[in-house]
Amino acid sequence: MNMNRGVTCKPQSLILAVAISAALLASSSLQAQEKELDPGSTAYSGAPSGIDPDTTPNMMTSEGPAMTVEEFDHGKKIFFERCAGCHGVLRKGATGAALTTDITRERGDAYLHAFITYGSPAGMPNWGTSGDLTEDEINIMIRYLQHEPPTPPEWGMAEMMDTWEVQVPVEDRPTQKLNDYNIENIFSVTLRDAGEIALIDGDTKEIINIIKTGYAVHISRMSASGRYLFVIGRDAKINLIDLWMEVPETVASIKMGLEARSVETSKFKGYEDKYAIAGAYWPPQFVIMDGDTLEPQKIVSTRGMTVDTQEYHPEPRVAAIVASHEYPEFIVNVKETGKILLVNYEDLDNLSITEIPAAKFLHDGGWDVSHRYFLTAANQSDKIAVVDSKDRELEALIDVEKIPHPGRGANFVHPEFGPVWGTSALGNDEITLIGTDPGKHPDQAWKVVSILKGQGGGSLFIKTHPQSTNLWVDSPLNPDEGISQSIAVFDINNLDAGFKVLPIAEWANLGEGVKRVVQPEYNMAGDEVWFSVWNGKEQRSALVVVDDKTLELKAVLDDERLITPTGKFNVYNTTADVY
Ligand code: DHE
Repeated sequence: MNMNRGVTCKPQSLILAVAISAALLASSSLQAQEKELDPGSTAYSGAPSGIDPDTTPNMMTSEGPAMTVEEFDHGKKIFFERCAGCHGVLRKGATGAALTTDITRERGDAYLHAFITYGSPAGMPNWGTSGDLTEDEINIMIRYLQHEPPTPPEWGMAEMMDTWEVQVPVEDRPTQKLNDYNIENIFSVTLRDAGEIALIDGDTKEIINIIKTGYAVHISRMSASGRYLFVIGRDAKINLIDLWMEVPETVASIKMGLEARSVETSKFKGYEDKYAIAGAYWPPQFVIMDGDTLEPQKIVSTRGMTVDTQEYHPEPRVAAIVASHEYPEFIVNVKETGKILLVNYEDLDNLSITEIPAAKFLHDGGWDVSHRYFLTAANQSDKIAVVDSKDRELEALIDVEKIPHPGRGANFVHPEFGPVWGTSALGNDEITLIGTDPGKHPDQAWKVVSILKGQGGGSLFIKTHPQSTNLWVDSPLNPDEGISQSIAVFDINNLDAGFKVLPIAEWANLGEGVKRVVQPEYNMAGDEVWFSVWNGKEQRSALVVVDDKTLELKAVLDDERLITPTGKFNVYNTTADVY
């Protein structure tokens, strides 16, 4: 093997011109698979993977161009940090195009060089011209991508048991609440880049505790009783926190995979606090655990056939999970195969799973107001799937505009169309309202009844509350600072009047930084809305609390420990699925 082979794609004008036009203009298969995204949404999809590249074996025995072990290791590190989020760990394609060796070898060195250097209008960042990757690194990536992708290790029961810890055994835990906090109004706040959550007393706005969690911590969910808080990091570490302790702390933890995004708990009558479930991106699997200790009980792989062409997908990641209120079931979104699983936890030994075909790229979603219908975005398919959790079937598959992103969505009674559920979008400024009341409004049910125009694309979350007549829409990934640093609020009783804009980041008065305003979350009473002003790790961030009636600033929480706050989860609203 010639260990010195470099790639002959130094910026020679002719090759470059051909390569650029090949990369940017031709309707190649790479481009065909990518949708147009703004730069913000590319950054959002491409968060660094929680997988440690050192755990993956090198695949240098394959037919790719020569590389040294050091170069391959370097390429692997870059891939997991910068590319895996969009292209998938196995490079089978997700938000980004597939980069399997049949494609990359056929495209060849010059093409890959241009693609990596200049990016594409379809959303591939310009890693070279932005200065993020050096010419040498691009050279390494071109060769790395022509080798088989290294597969990270599996993570089964043995690995889970090795990482499982019960810091406070059940018998040593409080038998009643030992603190004076109004725990229903506590907020669990994701401190993303610190790998921590802040527990904040919603009444006094004081920090109760800062707790170490997993890497690039992602979301929090509550047990049905409102006692236990579950937090999951991107490295698939789960912390179970007992809110009854004098100072709430972690009482159990486990690493259920190498990379994950979702956790949920059993909420069906008779099973309150009994089980937890977490879904992994890698390995593609979910695990059901005991609700009070996190002891793993059942691991289920999600590898299988896609919903459309019925082809095998080796890496179907687990996205949103909700707990059914109609049956002892978890509802599990499997992203790349486009299937929604109803996982019945009545008998874990004889596990029964109902598979509902929906659409590829299932991501986030939430309940309608009755808690019978689960509405969820198949984001890159531009669809909202509706699952009837009572009849246990797909109720509807609704076409919407570019890249819906509801979070859990927002439920309210529309003055004209009755109960609706809404989503905003990454790819455009539309807020899509869907009728959710087949009983009294059958003509509107599961149809797009109205589209509101918001501030712009790059929206991630939308929120209201049963006690409120406001609808809040964020737009943290919009390229315009004026839009990403403010929030739009609609009066539900006068939607035609359009929205008002509140300058949330300006109110926080933080100095320099991107200061993205993200994820509205209500307090328990529904009379305050909390926003994160999400700044860089080294910069000051804050939480801003707005009075829901007057739309005036109520408080700025800018304690220096609040590093990169993003998601906020009010205990009551999360427990009771109020949104
Ligand atoms: Fe999230 C929910 C996945 C990036 C903040 N995010 C979710 C859910 C999934 C998901 C599957 C639904 C969980 C559920 O309901 O069970 N998120 C992903 C990604 O794959 C993605 C695009 C890229 C990545 O590599 O992680 C991603 N997410 C982000 C962010 O960059 C955000 C804005 C900031 C952060 O903290 O990382 C972010 N995601 C959130 C939040 C929720 C969420 C706050 C929960 C919203 C809610 O109201 O329930």
